[in-house]
Amino acid sequence: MTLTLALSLLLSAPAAWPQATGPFPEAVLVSITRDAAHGHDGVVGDAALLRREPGSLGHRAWPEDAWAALFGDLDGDGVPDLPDGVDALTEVRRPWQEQAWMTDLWFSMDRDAFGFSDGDVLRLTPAGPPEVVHREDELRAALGLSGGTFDVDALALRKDDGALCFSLRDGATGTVLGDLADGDVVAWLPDSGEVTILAREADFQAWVEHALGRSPGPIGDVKGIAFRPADGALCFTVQAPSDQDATVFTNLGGGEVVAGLEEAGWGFRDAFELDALTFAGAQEGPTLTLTVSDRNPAAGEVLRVTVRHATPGAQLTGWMSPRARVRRLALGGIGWVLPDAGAGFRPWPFAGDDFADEEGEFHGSLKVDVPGPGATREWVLQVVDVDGYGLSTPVRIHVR
Ligand SMILES: [Ca+2]
Ligand SMILES: [Ca+2]
Ligand SMILES: [Ca+2]
Ligand SMILES: [Ca+2]
Repeated sequence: MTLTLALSLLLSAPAAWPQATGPFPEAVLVSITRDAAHGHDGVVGDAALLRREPGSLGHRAWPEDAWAALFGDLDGDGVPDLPDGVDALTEVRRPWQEQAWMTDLWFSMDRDAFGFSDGDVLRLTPAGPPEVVHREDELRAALGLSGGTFDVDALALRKDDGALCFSLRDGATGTVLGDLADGDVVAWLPDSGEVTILAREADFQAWVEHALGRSPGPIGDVKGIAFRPADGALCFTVQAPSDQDATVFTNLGGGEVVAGLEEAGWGFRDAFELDALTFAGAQEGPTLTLTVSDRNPAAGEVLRVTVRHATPGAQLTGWMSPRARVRRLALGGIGWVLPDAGAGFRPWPFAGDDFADEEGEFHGSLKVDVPGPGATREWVLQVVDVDGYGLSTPVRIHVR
């Protein structure tokens, strides 16, 4: 199938593509605390997002390369950048949206980077680069704090009143709510400035003990919070014990494990721990991902290209464009990036076979062109699975 035909199918007949109208359960999106080897997704980084439908295996749905495709080069060193870790995440989609797109996610980073603070609440813009939704200083001021560290490590937007609920990586003393533990969660109404305690660390401790039917020792910290869209239940993850630090709990019924989201089932081979949690809506099947071996290749270099979660045996077609932006198209997945029509695009010839294997994977290579005089050195790459789930997550390369 030609690229033009694949594109016109995608853009003209979205109804022909898998829709999230079936009996698919609401999935969660999470991040992990440090890079870890996954059973079928390679090494997953601490900024990557994983998706999991309750009862299914988790998979990487938003690789670090996809972040970099939208961030662009923020520090001017020529290499497309990505968040310096993601430690908090909340979806802010409207009620009519079955799925959260990438621009509907607010997040916080592990560390200060690119002029942003680890306590800032950030989001991607449709054209890519991140922007601040709420500055760390606003959150500090709401709590009456001026100095000290202030790293937001859990976020959840409560949609009925617009309260931004958050937790800190380290406790804080002398706030307008008194001393805060790292496992306390505060609800902040940005319009009025009102802050209240949503739940204390002791509440989370009791919910975990009730859920497990035993006392597992101190939970340490609350690392992720989310309100389940279907019923508003508070869902959360905790730092300890280590055999439960990737389990999703809820406060329902005095404390329960969310069925199908136990720690076993994420699919990791290495030890890992969740540090960000939100809901992402429903879709059929996993998200097609594209990753490359180098985002800053030399002209003439051969890039290794990996596509995962394609339809087994599907034909794959790639495109590259100097510019791209996030489009709200109901094509499944958590964010579609499409080439900017004004910037033009061209087919991206795979070297060798261009069919996914029976696992839905493709491992190929791409020779990076030497740019001509005045030619762009920035390219956004994407792959179309013409038999299945549409478009892959994007990659941006900057040719040296
Ligand atoms: Ca993380
Ligand atoms: Ca850079
Ligand atoms: Ca943070
Ligand atoms: Ca915390």
